[in-house]
Amino acid sequence: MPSSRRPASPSSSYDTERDSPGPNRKRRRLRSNTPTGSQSEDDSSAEEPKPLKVYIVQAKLDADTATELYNIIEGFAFKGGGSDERTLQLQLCSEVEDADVVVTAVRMRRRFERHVEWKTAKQKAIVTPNWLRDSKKAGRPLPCGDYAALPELEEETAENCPDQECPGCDTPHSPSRNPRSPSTNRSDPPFAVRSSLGIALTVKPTNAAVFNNWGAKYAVQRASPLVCPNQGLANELSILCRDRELEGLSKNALAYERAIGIIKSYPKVITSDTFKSDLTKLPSLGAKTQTKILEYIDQGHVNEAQATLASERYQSLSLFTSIYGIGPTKARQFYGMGMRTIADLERYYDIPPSPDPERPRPPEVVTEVLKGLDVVSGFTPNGKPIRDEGRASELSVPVGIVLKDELDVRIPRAEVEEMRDVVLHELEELQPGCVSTIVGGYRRGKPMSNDVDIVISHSDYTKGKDIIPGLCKRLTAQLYRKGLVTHIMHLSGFHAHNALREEHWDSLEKALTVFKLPPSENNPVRIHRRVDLIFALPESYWTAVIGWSGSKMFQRDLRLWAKQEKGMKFDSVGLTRRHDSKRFLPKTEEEVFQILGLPWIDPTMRNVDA
Ligand code: DCP
Ligand code: MG
Repeated sequence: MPSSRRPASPSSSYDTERDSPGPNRKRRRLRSNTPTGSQSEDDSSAEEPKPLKVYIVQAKLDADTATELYNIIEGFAFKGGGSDERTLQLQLCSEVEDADVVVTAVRMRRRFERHVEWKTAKQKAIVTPNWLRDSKKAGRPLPCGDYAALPELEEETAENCPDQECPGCDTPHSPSRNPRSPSTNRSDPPFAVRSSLGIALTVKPTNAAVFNNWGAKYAVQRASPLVCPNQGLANELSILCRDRELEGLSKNALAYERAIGIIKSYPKVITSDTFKSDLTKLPSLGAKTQTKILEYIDQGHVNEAQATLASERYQSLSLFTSIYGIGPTKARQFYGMGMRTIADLERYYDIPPSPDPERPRPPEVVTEVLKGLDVVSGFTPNGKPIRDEGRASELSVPVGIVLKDELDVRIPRAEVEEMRDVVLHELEELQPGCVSTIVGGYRRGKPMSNDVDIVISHSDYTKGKDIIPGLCKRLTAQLYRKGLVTHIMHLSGFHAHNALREEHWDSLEKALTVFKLPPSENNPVRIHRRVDLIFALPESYWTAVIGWSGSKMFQRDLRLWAKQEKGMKFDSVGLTRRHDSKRFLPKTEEEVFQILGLPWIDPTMRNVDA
């Protein structure tokens, strides 16, 4: 999201300071964004029924249970309006921060923290699935304290449980603990973002009508939440999709990706009835996929997906491709050579194994091993990295192997923001007046990201044309000098092509890096993270933001829609009419949608991939 170029506290990504509840303000469940995206207008609606917002942690839930829980939520879905007087009204959240109640089958703190940040968990009621089942039976939300999923959070769960007797009324003991959540602030849209001047820019919610477009041909016409009511099915199909990708069967993979896209936007739980009435009519769902969906309806899993998951080949290929620098082709080669595990790769590349084979290397050992493997050995005074071109690509795989354990740890939103702040602080020193947006999964609302993607430009439309070129290299060199960037996988003008990202290879200047935050009092040991910095001229800023916000399938369908339906070419660099090469210069993200004749879809509804 466009964000302040000045370092800011994580909470400042949302413009909540003005009217965020103070410590004495009582907790109330304000009417917030409904699943259809309509928003709270005023406080006078306090007496009307309010939905209780529920987030489901998918981990450890088998497909049957996940479907059962989504079914309960669907059965008690908040419809909006004052006429609905049911006591139990639920709303599924795609972002944990928006939730009142988090339902999970995970009972151990360490495991839970892989999915929800502890800081966030302490602000919620964290309950077992039985809370949902029993509340359904009772027809009203039951006290959460009796269903606390984590012993460490029993007290918080009881205290953060939304008021059961009088939904929407103030509860004296619990001030809002979630000032960042847009839903606690009626003046905030789901996304409040900042310009370089610190002015809140808003991203409006997806139009309600778009939620009925699930049958539309292109993903860019539909609303696709991060977590959908048929997430279990989408996950099963994504195993098959991944398998086809790993095997180099890109056409088959694409067919699965399209099917997943449809499922992501379908708003009801898929049962035999809804399958027959709705899904069989969609031409894009092939016969094979339909059989798999029926299998899932029948037994809660897809046989082939489970068999694939258990197969040695799939496991090894998945493992190998999770290493930066190894794509499916190389992974298959390694498999063909008899390699199965990371230890096999370490032997092949002559990398010293972890001192304890049962555990990942500790950070200090990682640093030590990496010393011998660095891709970039330094920078010239002009900021040009010094490296041996011939050895660079060979070397990146061992670096990826050593970094794998750390890069596998997903990044919570607060840390994404912290990294953005550090990068922008350095950028400000180098070049004042830049604007930026954290894009990628973070912008689509993912609670945890695999990497950090930031699109950067300049606020001065005219001067920006001269300022932006070369800035990527200068910033990367500065970050490298200061030890913030530890490795550079790609730097524009230095590597012409990146085999891993062929499809998304635009001509924007970019640095794909490994980054390490400096230690702080609370976090004395930092681990390596992946950071992509993308620089766009001001005229390309909004197309770059859209292109890099993803998801991958949303982006792909955007290009397809532009080409097939509008005779245009869309990519991260810009928007051009094909027949006369007329270039459009959108000044906002919404304008890009307008030019393309598309309904506005906010980033949290662009989660077309599973
Ligand atoms: N992208 C794309 N096509 C690709 C790869 C990426 O269009 N083949 C775009 C869409 C992605 C964005 O770039 O959303 C960022 O790519 P990431 O690989 O960082 O993916 P995400 O940020 O979506 O998820 P995460 O980083 O959490 O895995
Ligand atoms: Mg990303």
